[in-house]
Amino acid sequence: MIRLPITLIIIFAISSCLFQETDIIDKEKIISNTLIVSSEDLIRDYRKYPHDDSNILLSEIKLDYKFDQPWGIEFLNDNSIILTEKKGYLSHINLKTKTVHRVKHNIPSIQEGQGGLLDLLYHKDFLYLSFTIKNNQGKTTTAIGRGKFTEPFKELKNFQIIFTALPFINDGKHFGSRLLILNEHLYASIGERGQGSIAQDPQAHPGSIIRINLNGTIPSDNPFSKEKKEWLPEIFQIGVRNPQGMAISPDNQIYISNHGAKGGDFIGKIKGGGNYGWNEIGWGGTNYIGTKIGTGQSFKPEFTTPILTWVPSIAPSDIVFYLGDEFPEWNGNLLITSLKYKMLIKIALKEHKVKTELIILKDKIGRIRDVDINSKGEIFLITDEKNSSIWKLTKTEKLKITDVISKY
Ligand SMILES: [Ca+2]
Repeated sequence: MIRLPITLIIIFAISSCLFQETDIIDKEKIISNTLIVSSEDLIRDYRKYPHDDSNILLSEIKLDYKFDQPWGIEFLNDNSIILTEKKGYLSHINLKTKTVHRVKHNIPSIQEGQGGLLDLLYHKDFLYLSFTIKNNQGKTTTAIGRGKFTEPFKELKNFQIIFTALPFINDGKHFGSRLLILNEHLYASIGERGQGSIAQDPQAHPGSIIRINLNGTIPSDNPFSKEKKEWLPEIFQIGVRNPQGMAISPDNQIYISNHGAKGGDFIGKIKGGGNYGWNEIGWGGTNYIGTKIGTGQSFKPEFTTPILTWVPSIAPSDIVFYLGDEFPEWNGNLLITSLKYKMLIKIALKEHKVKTELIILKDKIGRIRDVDINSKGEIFLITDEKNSSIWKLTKTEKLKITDVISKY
């Protein structure tokens, strides 16, 4: 891709694809065989998206316990989920018996502002968690640790902190954080704690994506070992505000979702040594009081460009690339949860550019915090609510077939 100051030039072979959802081609100007896309055309308005939930069946999983602001879910297998609640509870859920059991642990998380016990990830017998900790001056930060379960998931033992974002900050905002493992490296998204320009400081973790080995040591090929000698060794990319979603694409690239300010929430790929530009640019957004962010430019060529941004903000939380047999036509599509507008959005990408956008769920279950998919391709959601539950999305037709069979 050749990038010019205001314009992205993309060589585009006009295909005969029929887009069944929102087609973005009408936003673009075709000049001979070269498609000129203004950077401003990366900015989307969710209110223009089609909304189609005719294909899906939403069902609540009736458990013997209601959750208080759950933050993350992780499948151990199709019958077994581990779930975090911000206030520090870790639970094991048996989907067969519909029972919830509290897991004993000694994770030193505290709930404060947007912080608490946050994301979790199970990998090779270890449970990795991100959470908020407080120091003896009362300042807080995002930390990551891991432990191992005793059988059968009654207790998390030998818990060790493997990363602490520095510095600790006296603010309750923007802790991030999602966890993801790719090629035996742990990636985590670290929020900028409401401190703005700290995201441009490669000597501070807030406002960055970090990459560490699974035991917390530093990979030898992180940016600091190459062209970014002044960066902290854990930092992989800088210039993000509050990234709360991470996902691996079918071709093994890592995508994040990121909260902008008033407008400017985005989805983008991460890039080692890259800088998304916060708070020198705002990806189409403004400060909450309406003043411009930085010079007021939405994008600048020296910064990594998202694949799309939303104005107004949708408050995106987790993202996941769909893979499964339940909705085979969605394979490879990106699912995005929205807290603010209580939506699940699906976007289809082609060569890492957005092709179609669709709302597949809205205003049914509350502020959607996390999404996960089981091995059958059924989609599971949790909401950032009190007395919350776990919801499942399956295909409507399947229910109809099952109903017919059960009558005979
Ligand atoms: Ca998830």
